[in-house]
Amino acid sequence: MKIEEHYMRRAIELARQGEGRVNPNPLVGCVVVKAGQIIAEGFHQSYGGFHAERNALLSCGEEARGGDLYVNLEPCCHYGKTPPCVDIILEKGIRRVFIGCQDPNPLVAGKGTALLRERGVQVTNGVLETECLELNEIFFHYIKTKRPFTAMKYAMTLDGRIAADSGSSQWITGEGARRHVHMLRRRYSAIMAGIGTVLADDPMLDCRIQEGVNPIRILCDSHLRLPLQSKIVQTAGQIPTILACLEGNIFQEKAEKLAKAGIQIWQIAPDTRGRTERVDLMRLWEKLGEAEIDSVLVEGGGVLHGSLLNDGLADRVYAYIAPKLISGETNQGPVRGKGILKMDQAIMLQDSRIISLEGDYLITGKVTRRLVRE
Ligand code: AOF
Ligand code: ZN
Repeated sequence: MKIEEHYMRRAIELARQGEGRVNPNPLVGCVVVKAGQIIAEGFHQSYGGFHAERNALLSCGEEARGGDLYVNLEPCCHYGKTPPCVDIILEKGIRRVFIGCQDPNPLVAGKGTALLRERGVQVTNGVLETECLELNEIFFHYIKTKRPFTAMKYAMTLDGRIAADSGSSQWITGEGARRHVHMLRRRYSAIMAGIGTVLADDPMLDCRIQEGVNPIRILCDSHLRLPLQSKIVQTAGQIPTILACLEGNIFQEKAEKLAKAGIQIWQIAPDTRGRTERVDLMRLWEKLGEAEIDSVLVEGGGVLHGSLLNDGLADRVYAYIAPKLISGETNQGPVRGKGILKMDQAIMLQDSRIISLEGDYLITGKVTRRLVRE
């Protein structure tokens, strides 16, 4: 491995420590190296807080002069909530800067690099670029589209089922895979489920790992069917929860009770392009973006996943697969929706990979185009 890749890997590792705490800002880590030794490290720790470069360099004195700095995102050159990172890099006399990928923020985009070069700093771009782009796929998507980056997550058997004939789905995968889900939940600003899943499983939709941060919970419940005694309602005072229902809903009394329990009720217009009895997901996604929710992990069920895929809103898939067979005539798959007529219309996931999780498998990949049915 090249030495600059070694230090960039460390910067990425540091950046990940900000997961769940910096959205909608990017995950950024920084390493300062002098004479083959790491002399300082830092990462972006909280939204509105110092950037990674400043956190690393603030602990350095004269020893940083002539040193190298590694950072997974181009250093900023604008006054935002904090002063420009380029300023402190110059102030501390850094000689070479290694960058993972460019910052797409129009306030920065290439200008940070140009400024450093103008002032005599040697800049190398694109170190572990693919890894750095994937690390911040949420940030890149949100800053471009102003809509949340959307991942669909499901667990299924090897024969493509998500529940047994009785409807029971606990548990398809083992503990290793379920722990992995909680790590995923930390990375996303919000977790979403459809009302069918909530009625079937009564889930908490929280993040149960050490130092976990609970994402906002969002329920798609067009007709306000959420039971008042569900775990979600019972815990709405502690974990922010949004319920998206059809606008002009007649269940005023129920809405008031839910609001009293701490649930935010969002009334959304009906879908005029698809099924008119459900909320317009595109409109909901725009509203979530306006609320600075940069990412949503959608945990089913199959109807909601199908609608997201059909509406072109799904960006990544996390499929947890248990090597089990359960068979059956009626139990459904994890993604429903409109479907295709011929195999060549299928969506191929890009950059897909498989991760082994204590006997189960995770396949994840990017959805890069819409499903078009002729
Ligand atoms: C960096 N290093 O660690 C981060 C950067 O609102 P502010 O002031 O925190 O600025 C946020 C913008 O700064 C964000 O949109 C992105 O362009 C950049 N984030 N840049 O050099 C960092 N977090
Ligand atoms: Zn900065």
